[in-house]
Amino acid sequence: MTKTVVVIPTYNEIGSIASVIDRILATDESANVLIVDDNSPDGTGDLVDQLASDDSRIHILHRTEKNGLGAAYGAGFRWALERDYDFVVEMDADGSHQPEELPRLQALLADGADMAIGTRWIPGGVIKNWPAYRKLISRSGTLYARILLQSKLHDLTSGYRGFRADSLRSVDLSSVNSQGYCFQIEMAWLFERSGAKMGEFPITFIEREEGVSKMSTGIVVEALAKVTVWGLSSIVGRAPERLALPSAGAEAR
Ligand SMILES: Nc1nc2c(ncn2[C@@H]2O[C@H](COP(=O)(O)OP(=O)(O)O)[C@@H](O)[C@H]2O)c(=O)[nH]1
Ligand SMILES: [Mg+2]
Repeated sequence: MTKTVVVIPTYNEIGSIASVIDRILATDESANVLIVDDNSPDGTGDLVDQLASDDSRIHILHRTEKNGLGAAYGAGFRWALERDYDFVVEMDADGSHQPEELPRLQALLADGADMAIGTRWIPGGVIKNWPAYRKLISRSGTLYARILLQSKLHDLTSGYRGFRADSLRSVDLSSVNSQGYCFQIEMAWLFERSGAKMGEFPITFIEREEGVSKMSTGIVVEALAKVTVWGLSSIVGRAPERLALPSAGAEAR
């Protein structure tokens, strides 16, 4: 039987994390959950410690300081790949991603996708409670990255996605150095340009009701700057190395 671990980075998510974990385990009772907490001042880590002591499917990595989404996922992926999971899934802690949609993601991975992305901007995708400016940043960010990186993907920054563990293992995580949400673009692009089999499925994204967004100007600037540099260097043929994926590396485009 395939085994999934859902990795969730947290910073001050005490109002939503317990219900997200509950909903994941209610959707797939054989799944495990790994929380990667950056020493949240609101006690998110302590709450998850309590939950983990009652349920062996719940795990937590405590980190000492807020270090960005990329670093948290890097640590979570390393933890996951040292263990016996088949699928490694990313999800936000704030309830924006619906745990009930997990089976769609798992089905794409089971069907051979190296990476599957929950996508807002395809038919069937829904966004609830996002102000117009957030939609604009997300849509124009993905459009800019699609053009510069010559990508066919429709939601490069989505944080609801998953990998086959053997494909994720082919990434040298120390070479992936984006700190903020640009990490999502970097991983998607690395897989796509390596000839990986990519899956997309429509999701319902619901803006958080608890806590506050960690989105910042610095995060947007990092993404814009990096996408521009990657795009231009790939045009002159100097983009970073591709992956040697078990399923797709041989016929990389
Ligand atoms: N560990 C950790 N998690 C983070 C950090 N920044 C954001 N997150 C988490 O990443 C997810 C997405 O962040 P969020 O603030 O909801 O971003 P938004 O949905 O774009 O507004 C949430 O689960 C956050 O708690 C960070 O620096 N460290
Ligand atoms: Mg959010």
